[in-house]
Amino acid sequence: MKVKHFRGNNISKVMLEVKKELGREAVILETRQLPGQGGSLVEIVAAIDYPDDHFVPGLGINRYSNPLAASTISCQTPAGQQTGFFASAGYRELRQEVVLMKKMLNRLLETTGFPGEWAAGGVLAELYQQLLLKGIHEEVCRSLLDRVVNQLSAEKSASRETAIGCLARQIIDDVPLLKVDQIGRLVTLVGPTGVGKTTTVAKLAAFFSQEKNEDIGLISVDTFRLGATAQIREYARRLQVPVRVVKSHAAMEQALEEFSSRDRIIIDTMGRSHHDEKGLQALQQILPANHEVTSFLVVPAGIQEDDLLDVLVQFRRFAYGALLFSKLDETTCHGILLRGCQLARLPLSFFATGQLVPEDMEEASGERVASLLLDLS
Ligand SMILES: Nc1nc2c(ncn2[C@@H]2O[C@H](COP(=O)(O)OP(=O)(O)OP(=O)(O)O)[C@@H](O)[C@H]2O)c(=O)[nH]1
Ligand SMILES: [Mg+2]
Repeated sequence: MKVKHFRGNNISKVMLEVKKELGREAVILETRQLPGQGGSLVEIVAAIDYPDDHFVPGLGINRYSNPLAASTISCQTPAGQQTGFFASAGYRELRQEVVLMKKMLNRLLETTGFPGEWAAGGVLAELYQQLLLKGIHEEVCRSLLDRVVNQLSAEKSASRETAIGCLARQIIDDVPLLKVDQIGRLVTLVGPTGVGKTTTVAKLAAFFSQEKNEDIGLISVDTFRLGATAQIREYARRLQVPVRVVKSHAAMEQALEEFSSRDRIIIDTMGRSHHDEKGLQALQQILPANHEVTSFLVVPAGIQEDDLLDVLVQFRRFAYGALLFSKLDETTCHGILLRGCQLARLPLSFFATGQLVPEDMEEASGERVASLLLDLS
């Protein structure tokens, strides 16, 4: 790793110098104001983590700018010699970046005042890093590990298994759940576009009819997207459950009346961007009023925290009572599962884990969240 100190009176100019000399890949390790000279002297400590022979000043790592270009498929020869992608410069660069990130995280740990054991790179520090990399908010990581420290004696916490077991219990305790018997007779799925609402409606219909032996009725207010009606009708045909497509509040009330003898009615809604105020209002006007509805807010597990916050606010009008995370299979950062219920102050209901109907859905559980976050299998 090449580390360099840059100084100047103006932070923008110093940054330009950093970029000029170390390239765009430079990582800023530290920025500080130096005393003297009227207090305006700034120092930036920047680093770049490539061997000198790969480094072209001003261009960063441009010699190997496409990590995959040098290879086709990864493989290892019988003698254990690495070939393909694993032997390529791109792979070495990726590894170096990971090493650099670990170093920076350790540095962060040292400066954020953790107990000595954490900073010393023990098992708790490792778990802390793992949780951070899974996308868990820093404060949540700290709070979880503080509880682990409190529960374990210093001697016990040295054992990786004990610490992981204890951490898993803290995660499980922190995951609120909506049990199946708490779900009302009327179920509505709302959420942004393309998050998997219709697919999950079909999975839920299969779950309640096949596993709970219930008579199901489906209602779709998804008349907006081309082909949407065909999609729900096809699922209904395959699952052999009746479906009504409605365009108005009156039609919704009529469909509810028609399904009055059904054990459960599941309502699919048209996807609306959380920025589409008019669309959200239109949907709200069609949905049942004066009925007891359990509304699930469907969000993909890969959603960023800021976007989730927006969605939570904009969909609040639908009085959702639980979160339903979809597309768990499309991300490896599952921190949002834990963070989501904390931000929403609501329980988790189901997880959708793939495109297959009905099999790719499961009831949410704290154990599953812990297992995803701690890579337990
Ligand atoms: N990988 C993965 N794909 C999913 C999952 N759930 C749904 N999908 C896919 O996501 C795409 C959109 O699914 P839909 O069910 O149509 O989503 P929607 O929310 O109803 O979409 P709109 O009605 O247009 O808002 C489809 O290709 C689904 O097969 C899941 O859990 N994992
Ligand atoms: Mg849909």
